[in-house]
Amino acid sequence: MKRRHFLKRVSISSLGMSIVPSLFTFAETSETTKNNMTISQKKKPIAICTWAFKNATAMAGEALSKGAKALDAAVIGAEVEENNLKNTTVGKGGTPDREGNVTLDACVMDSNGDCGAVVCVEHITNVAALAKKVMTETPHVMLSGKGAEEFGYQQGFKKEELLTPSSIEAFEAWKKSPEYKPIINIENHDTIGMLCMDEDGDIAGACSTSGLSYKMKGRIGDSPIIGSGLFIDNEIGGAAATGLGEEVMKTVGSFLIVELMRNGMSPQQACKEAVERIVKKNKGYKDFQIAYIAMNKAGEVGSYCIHKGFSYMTYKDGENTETASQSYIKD
Ligand code: SD4
Repeated sequence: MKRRHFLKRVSISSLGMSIVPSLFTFAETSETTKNNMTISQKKKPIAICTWAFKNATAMAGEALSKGAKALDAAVIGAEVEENNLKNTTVGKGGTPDREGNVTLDACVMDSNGDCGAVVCVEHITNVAALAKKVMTETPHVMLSGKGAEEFGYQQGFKKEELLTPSSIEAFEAWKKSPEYKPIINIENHDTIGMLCMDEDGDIAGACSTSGLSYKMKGRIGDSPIIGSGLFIDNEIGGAAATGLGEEVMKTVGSFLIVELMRNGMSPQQACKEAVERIVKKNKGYKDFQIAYIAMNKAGEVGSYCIHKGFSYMTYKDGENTETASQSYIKD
């Protein structure tokens, strides 16, 4: 039942007459009347995502334009990259850990503050959708490893081989001189973080990754951690992260950005401040990449990263554009 109708019904059946007028005033604010016609005030949908994943924002934006809710659109966008075998850090085709197993992490957060996450999941490609199932079908927020995988099969997710011929080949090459280094702006930093605003002006998001390439077995980064890889507060806005997860987790980066926006910063200023805190905390050491994207309730977006080379996609007014992010290090 629509909230407006619910409020009308409640007011008539059980509430005192004295408060009825104010309830009507509140309930009708989402619609205006012009020439005796009711016109709903629909917002223009917006979808943004980390990196130049243009098909992700295009698909999410198209879904939003057809009336999809923000969370459903964010999951649709994440799925584009999870299914993209050329993306070696998300979903199927993602780079394995140093033992050769692909383990995926994801989370989602809805506009009502509900969230779900899965960590270290093998054999299931669409882990953002699985995280959404954790949110909607269980009393929990996070499931890990085998438990998450078994829950996925119960929910109808297919068991799949996530290694591909090219990821096996790359792994075999890596094993010849196995060394782990969080390298800047190469394919070990291609997590998808998506933020969507739907026609009702509600904001939700999703984040999905295979984590750092050739990570230690069992290592989890920021991406599935609510507040680190993703955070939404529908009164304020949302933020998402990509890059070296350990540094994002230590500063609870996405939550920080939303709080900075609550205190008056624009999305751009908030992303910049969050990056600068990481650089400061590391006493100026910045030989790794961190990048944030953010959106506020007014539909303004922003981004900031440590090193040049990060860009993000924005779908707005039917246009899908790539923007090079401003960076802490300018060259
Ligand atoms: C992680 N933040 O697991 C992720 C890695 C990443 O593109 O962003 N990859 O730390």
